[in-house]
Amino acid sequence: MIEIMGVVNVTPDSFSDGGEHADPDDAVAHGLALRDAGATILDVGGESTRPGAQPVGSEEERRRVLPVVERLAAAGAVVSIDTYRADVAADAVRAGASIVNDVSGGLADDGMLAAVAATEATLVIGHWRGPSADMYARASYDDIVAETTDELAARTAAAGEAGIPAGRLVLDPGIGFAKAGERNWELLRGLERIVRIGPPVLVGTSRKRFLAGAIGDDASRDRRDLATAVTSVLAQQAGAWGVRVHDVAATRDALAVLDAWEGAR
Ligand code: PMM
Repeated sequence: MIEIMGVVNVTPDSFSDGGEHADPDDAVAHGLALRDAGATILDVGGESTRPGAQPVGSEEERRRVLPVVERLAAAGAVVSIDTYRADVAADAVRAGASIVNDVSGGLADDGMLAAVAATEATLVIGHWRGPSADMYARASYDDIVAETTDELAARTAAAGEAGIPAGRLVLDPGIGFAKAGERNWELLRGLERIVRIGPPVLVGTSRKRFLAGAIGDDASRDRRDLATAVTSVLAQQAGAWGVRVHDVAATRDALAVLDAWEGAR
């Protein structure tokens, strides 16, 4: 089974679970519950990347995430820090995170690649074209699979030049980031091309708006979680290394079904 990265948002405004875990005790308890449910990585984030979201300052982001990272790491969890800020990433690694998950792939903060290179942490490079506030203005592609693949390959090279060995990189197509509706399906359909770049590939479809295009605009969160679990199965079949999800139990069950299907002789 592939890696299941469980989302631990410590934010009052994230689009899908905003406010539920803004208190550090709640966030830690939620993270441990996700681990019990089968998450192999816990992804702690302190700033919403929802379209149109306002950035928080680095101090506030640190205040939100560092205690949660520290306690989850102390509990033995593999922790990733979801941030595009180099200083937050460096502090989170010191607090016990072993993965830096940067949805901007180092583009939002030009200190990020060097900051990660100076640690032993793995860097998740997300495909990104600009801040949430105006990312849809950049969502124009002739060939979304080719352009995303080329841009991720360029960031992979930049990370290598900054001193991060290939073995410490993970690529992510950045579903929903500067990609409108239906085009996300096209990109997922071409996932194998991104897998062929080389580094392991992480996919984050969880609860995202484009899912509603397939199952209905009024789809409840539970229905989006079911749709997410299906995309987890398809991502594993396309060669993904991991999936980033809110509802860990649903994805774990879906992946277990796939394992049983594939394991039967
Ligand atoms: N999506 C969100 C946040 N962080 N990180 C990675 N690597 N990939 C993603 O697709 C991704 C991410 C969207 O926000 P959420 O935390 O509310 O799901």
